[in-house]
Amino acid sequence: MTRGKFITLEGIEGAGKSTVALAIADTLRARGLRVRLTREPGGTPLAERLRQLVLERGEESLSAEAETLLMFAARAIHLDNLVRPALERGEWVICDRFTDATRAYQGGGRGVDAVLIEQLALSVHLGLEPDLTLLLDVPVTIGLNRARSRRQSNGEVVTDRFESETVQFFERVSKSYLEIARREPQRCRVIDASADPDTVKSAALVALQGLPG
Ligand code: Z5A
Repeated sequence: MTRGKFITLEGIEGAGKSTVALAIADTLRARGLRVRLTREPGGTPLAERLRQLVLERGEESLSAEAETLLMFAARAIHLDNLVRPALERGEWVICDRFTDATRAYQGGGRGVDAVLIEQLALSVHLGLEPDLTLLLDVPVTIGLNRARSRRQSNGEVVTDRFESETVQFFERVSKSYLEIARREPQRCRVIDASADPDTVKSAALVALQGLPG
């Protein structure tokens, strides 16, 4: 059986990853492919419990290193229980965020040592890398405004540990994402996500056509 493709979506908050992920999944399913749409941190019941722990604003402090370890713990569970089995069954896995998010948020945003992040990635990925990463690039103010409007329309009043971060934090994250894309042009496609949703979805589908194999 041919292994399925592993596609990851990245970008700052409000870039439109979930919107594009759904559109890609619908298009691939319409072509007769079997698709798993998933997310990080989370994706399986146990990893979703870790997601809740890492996103909620609790009373105890959570260091950037502890946050990084929790992201990789959730990732290891997700890869073992969902991603690898699905790929081995020939399914396409569309994942809303993966290790580039750790590189950008914990590395770029919080200053965690890149060597530590790459060591953890090596141990947890066990050789698995995305076939394609779509980086939805949007100016920070646009992304944050979209996310804020969505929260307001959903009636959400509590922000999580990332949503309450500063504009400067998201600028560092965004810069770090672009550096990853520059370093790995074979794997990463940068998409202008400031355009309207249909234009962004079309650009993502064009990027998919260039996928090898
Ligand atoms: N995190 C981390 O730090 N380290 C890690 O390793 C991982 C994650 C894996 C949760 O992620 C947090 O975890 C995240 C980083 C951290 N925190 N932050 N920031 P998440 O992916 O679940 O949360 P999110 O980034 O906050 O998701 P989001 O706000 O839902 O963003 P999105 O999925 O990119 O956007 P969307 O839901 O598709 O769209 C947002 C709104 O904009 C919505 O109302 C849409 O209808 C609208 N939208 C979408 N596209 C457009 C366009 N093109 N034009 C206009 N409006 C649009």
